[in-house]
Amino acid sequence: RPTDPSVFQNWRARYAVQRASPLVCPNQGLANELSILRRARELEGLEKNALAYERAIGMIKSYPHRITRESFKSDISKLPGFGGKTASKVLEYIETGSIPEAQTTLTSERYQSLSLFASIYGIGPTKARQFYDMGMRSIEDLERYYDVAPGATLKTPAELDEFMREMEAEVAFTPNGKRVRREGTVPDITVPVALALRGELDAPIPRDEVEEMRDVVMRELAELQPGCVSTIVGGYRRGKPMSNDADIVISHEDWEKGKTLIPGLCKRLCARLYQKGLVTHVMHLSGFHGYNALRTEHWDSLEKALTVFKLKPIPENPVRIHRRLDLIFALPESYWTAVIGWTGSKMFQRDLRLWAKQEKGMKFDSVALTRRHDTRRFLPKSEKEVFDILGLPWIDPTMRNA
Ligand code: DGT
Ligand code: MG
Repeated sequence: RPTDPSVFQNWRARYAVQRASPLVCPNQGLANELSILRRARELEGLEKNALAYERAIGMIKSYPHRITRESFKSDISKLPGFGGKTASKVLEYIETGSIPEAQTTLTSERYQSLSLFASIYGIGPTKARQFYDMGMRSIEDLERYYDVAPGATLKTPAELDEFMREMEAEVAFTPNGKRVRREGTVPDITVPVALALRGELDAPIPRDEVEEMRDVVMRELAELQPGCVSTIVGGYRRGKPMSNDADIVISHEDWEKGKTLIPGLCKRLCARLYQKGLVTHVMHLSGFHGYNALRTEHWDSLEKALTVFKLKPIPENPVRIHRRLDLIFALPESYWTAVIGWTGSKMFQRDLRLWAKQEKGMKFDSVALTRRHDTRRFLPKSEKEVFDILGLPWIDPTMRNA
């Protein structure tokens, strides 16, 4: 289904979900420079600032012409968020082809260390700043801190069995019989694993390997449970030639049976992939929470496994490396919202939620689409239906790169 033509004309619109945002835009160089400033603010914990840049970058990504002094004056300067500071940065770029502050940022020791630390999966800006304040500067400092030898394999089969048992023990029941997860009782192995496998996890994954990973996963899943369906989401679905990880949303083709067949399947699949030597590490495993439309944050309400995965060598491909693989299991009624939620981009998602709330009195998240005043839940049967219910023109995933 082609993107609704209106969204290409819609570059003035406020919400990213009303505009087409291609992977590479006519002003990509400018967007990249501004992204350095955005990242710097994010690493410093200046979230509001970072978001302001992110919004501005989103607007630029949708602008269909090369920005010149003239078009800056007639178009860009009139867009929301292009007052004072941002405007002067854009003008600097138009005049010189770069933004001086972005260039000095790139060479600063602080930025280099913070972005290096935060490039390790599991380390966010806050932890990165703590490490910097402790005097740490390099990956070697991190390795010493976490006591990780380069390339070490951290989980033996016995250790992983133990981890799976602990995860299971963590799933408790509330008084009304709902399964919930007790937080914070299993030691977090994410950073040590990510550090040890850094050289491999850093390497981008080509599209055909993402597809190969999906095919292997779904073949194994079919052995456990026939009738499952899946969509590769994330950057892959937005058309990126290379991805940092593979994200797969999984559900069941049968709307009714899926309700009972899907819960618990994520862990069973992980165990199977692990036994087959395909999943080598499980960083995080979470079960279903009972769905509660009044909760504001359902980030964890699907069953998901954040894992490290390694394909088996084949003659055409004798050397395989560890890859990050995220598996997200959704009940059939949550499938299409989960697919949209995990397709991204982050900016697109943020504005989807905002649009739903501010313009439609609805609540969108990866688990459900609900009406706020009476918490009536919609049950979309396709991705297009979600857009229709939200009163939005259809945007192909490849145009959601805000
Ligand atoms: P990359 O870096 O090539 O993997 O790029 P993406 O866009 O695939 O980024 P990724 O894999 O971090 O996330 C994919 C999308 O899923 C992104 O729009 C954000 C969303 N997402 C990530 N983590 C969560 C989560 O825990 N819950 C929900 N609902 N969405 C998430
Ligand atoms: Mg991804």
